[in-house]
Amino acid sequence: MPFKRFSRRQFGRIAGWSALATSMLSTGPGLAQLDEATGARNRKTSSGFPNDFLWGTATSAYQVEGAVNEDGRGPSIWDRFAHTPGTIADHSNGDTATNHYHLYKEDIQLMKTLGTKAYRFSIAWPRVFPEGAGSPNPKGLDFYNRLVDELLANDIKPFATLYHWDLPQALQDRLGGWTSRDTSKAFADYAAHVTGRLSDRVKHFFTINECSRLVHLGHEFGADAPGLKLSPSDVKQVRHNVALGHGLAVQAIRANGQAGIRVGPAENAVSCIPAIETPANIRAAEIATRELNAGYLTAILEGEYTDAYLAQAGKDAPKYTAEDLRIISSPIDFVGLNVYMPDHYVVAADNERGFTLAPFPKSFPHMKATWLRTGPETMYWVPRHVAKLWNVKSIYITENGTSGSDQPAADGTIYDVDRIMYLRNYLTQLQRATSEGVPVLGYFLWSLMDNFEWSDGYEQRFGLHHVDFETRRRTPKLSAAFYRETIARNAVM
Ligand code: PNW
Repeated sequence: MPFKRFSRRQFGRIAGWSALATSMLSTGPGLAQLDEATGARNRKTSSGFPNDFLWGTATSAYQVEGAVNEDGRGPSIWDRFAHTPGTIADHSNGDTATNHYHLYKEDIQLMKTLGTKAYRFSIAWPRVFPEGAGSPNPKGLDFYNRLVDELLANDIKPFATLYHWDLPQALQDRLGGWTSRDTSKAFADYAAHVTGRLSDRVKHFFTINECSRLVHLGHEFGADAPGLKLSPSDVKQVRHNVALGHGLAVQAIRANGQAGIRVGPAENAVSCIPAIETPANIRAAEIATRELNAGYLTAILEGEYTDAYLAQAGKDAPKYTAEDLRIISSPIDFVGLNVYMPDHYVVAADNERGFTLAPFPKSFPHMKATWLRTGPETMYWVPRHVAKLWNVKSIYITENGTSGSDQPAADGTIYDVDRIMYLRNYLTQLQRATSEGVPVLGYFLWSLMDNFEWSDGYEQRFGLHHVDFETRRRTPKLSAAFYRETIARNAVM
């Protein structure tokens, strides 16, 4: 949309508040003015993070563990997918990955050196139920028991994700995976089994990692396991079944976990950023957040699909009952948010939806992965919208990070100053959020170490620690020192 088509008055209307827009363009807003504009409670941006802020790192089972044929583990849809020719950029797979399954003690020492007090890992469903359901593998939780005990011995809190995309292949073959609500029920049974055995020591559980990516990349575009390209109605049914699986798991976790257990989703919400921070654009970005997450997060937090979601879906709307929605919206203790990039910059508009999504110019900057647009303010707006829209009182940033080319310099050090730049800017925005009272309790950096980056194989390295995939040797990058300093000062450097 060419800028010169707008008169100044029209621009003011689009920007939402012409007086503020004008003052921002000329002199920049004073703090008090912006306070009023954003409704901020408290704008201390220089004093660091709250005292009890929880710093951590994150990984997921298939991306780090390896040991795919050990101790009775069954195959997952990611084993099958990665071994299918043409699916993974570098023709690799997670058979050995970083060998975290055997090197976890060493990895926990890396966490300790960073000064992290929390670790988010995922449990491989096919280790626990090799057939997806039925008889549990007697050795299925041994590794996680060892891992959890070692974490606690090192004063690191375990945060377990129950599903990070490694569905037992048997459920895909037998039930059609997430196209069937029987998979949602099997997920709840698995969740019950795990919490019954781990919740004496693990107090925080995430149900499903990133419904949105598993639905779209796995079932619409075929770029992730199980590699399906389903019709629009089937895709919406899959999303509904995943949401139902989340809700059933929340109930199962509460019924089987010990007192004090906490549970929530870990979602990469569709991120909507006000293009210019005016009250009208901020409101428009909130409306967009609610609508563009209507199939999952909004349903979880409101117990309904929005009218606009159902109207837009039309005959492709998912089939569901009122009881399903009650289950999906079972009370949760926190919302986990994976925050990587801006999905949309939003401008208030006089249309039915109340907003326009600005198209991205070709020149918009990105990190090494071309999908990973650099937009630090995403880290401020996503938790803020979630807290404000749904009155959520506890939020964890369950993932944030970037890949880089990570070439060692002549002295052998990986000076990953692009990752440091990214983290510094995103964490500055997170500090802005917490200092204004947005209830973010902790942050899990993705990732502790380089790992199997799904269809990008080992070509996209997201780690604070470099992994040599021949020797499995871990070496801290410069960003590990940056993170250690940030944690030590509890403030962005
Ligand atoms: C997440 N996006 O994926 C996953 O949870 C991790 O397993 C993965 O390794 C990590 O982020 C890095 O990719 C995402 O396009 C992939 O917005 C893409 C997006 C978000 C998250």
